[in-house]
Amino acid sequence: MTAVTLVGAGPSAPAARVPLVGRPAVTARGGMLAPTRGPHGPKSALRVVGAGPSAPAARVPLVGRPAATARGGMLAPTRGPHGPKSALRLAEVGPRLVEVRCHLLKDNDVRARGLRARLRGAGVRCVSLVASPGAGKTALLEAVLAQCGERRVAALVGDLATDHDAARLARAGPGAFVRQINTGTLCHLEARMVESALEGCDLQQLDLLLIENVGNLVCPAAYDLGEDLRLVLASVTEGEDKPLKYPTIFNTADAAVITKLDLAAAAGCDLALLRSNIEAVRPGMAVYEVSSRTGAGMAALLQRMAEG
Ligand SMILES: Nc1nc2c(ncn2[C@@H]2O[C@H](COP(=O)(O)OP(=O)(O)OP(=O)(O)O)[C@@H](O)[C@H]2O)c(=O)[nH]1
Ligand SMILES: [Mg+2]
Repeated sequence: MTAVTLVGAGPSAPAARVPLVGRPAVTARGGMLAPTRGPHGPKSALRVVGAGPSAPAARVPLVGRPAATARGGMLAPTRGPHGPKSALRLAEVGPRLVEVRCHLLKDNDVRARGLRARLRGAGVRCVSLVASPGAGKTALLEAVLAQCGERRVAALVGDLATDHDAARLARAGPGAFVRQINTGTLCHLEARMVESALEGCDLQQLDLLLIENVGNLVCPAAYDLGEDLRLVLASVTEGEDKPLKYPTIFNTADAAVITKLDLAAAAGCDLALLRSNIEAVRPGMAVYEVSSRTGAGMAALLQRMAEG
């Protein structure tokens, strides 16, 4: 059994060991959310301290109710990712620990729901990208911005540090409203960050909002950003098994995009296998194959981004 130590409840807080227990839950998009156990940022409230036969016996079961998401689905009690403000008070260990976690997710869902309504009310279509670091998210958005023509576009991009990606996007779309979101230690974007980044942006003047999430195949899955369409990218250089290893991120997306198509042969990528692995974890999900470098496949993807 895996044991975890709760930390971060204050300098003098004692450690408490709890077993990880949880059930997968069905998401609004029809996929399954598995109980996750990380990764955790530097200030994560949960830290694995032992596993296997010699691990200390667990005393407090970590069980709780699934929470409803903004999209109407259910989220299992997850244990990661945790942000800088996710310290859980030890006084609340036990069932109440899960209550706190549910509350955090609910707050994001409420915000995301409001954001989605605001964007739709203003006629703004919102598309977000999730993928591993270096999968080609920014390159794809650069290609989209370059082809947006008369469309009025905003682009928000999340990274732990630097404004490199925002600089690239601003160059690709000189007229676009572009903002970098630096998350510090946080491995995903949240709806409140999108709200803040949009301050000063007149939504009535926008047609399309693009959001690049932090490069991560785990954490962004749990956070609704108010988008209409979530694309999960898998590059040909990452290995065909990524959908099998990280099913949740595929289950919480609306469509998949295989990127860096021009490198497929050089990388020895078996495209049919990658496609079938996506199909295995998310039957019926649309899969687009693109190269931001050559422009191959971009027309079909742009059409999907425009339509939903
Ligand atoms: N050949 C080729 N290279 C690509 C393509 N798309 C992205 N790249 C390269 O892959 C590297 C990573 O691309 P990015 O767009 O920065 O990836 P990212 O997902 O935004 O990375 P992070 O924001 O750091 O998570 C860069 O060197 C890109 O030039 C593509 O379609 N073909
Ligand atoms: Mg990027």
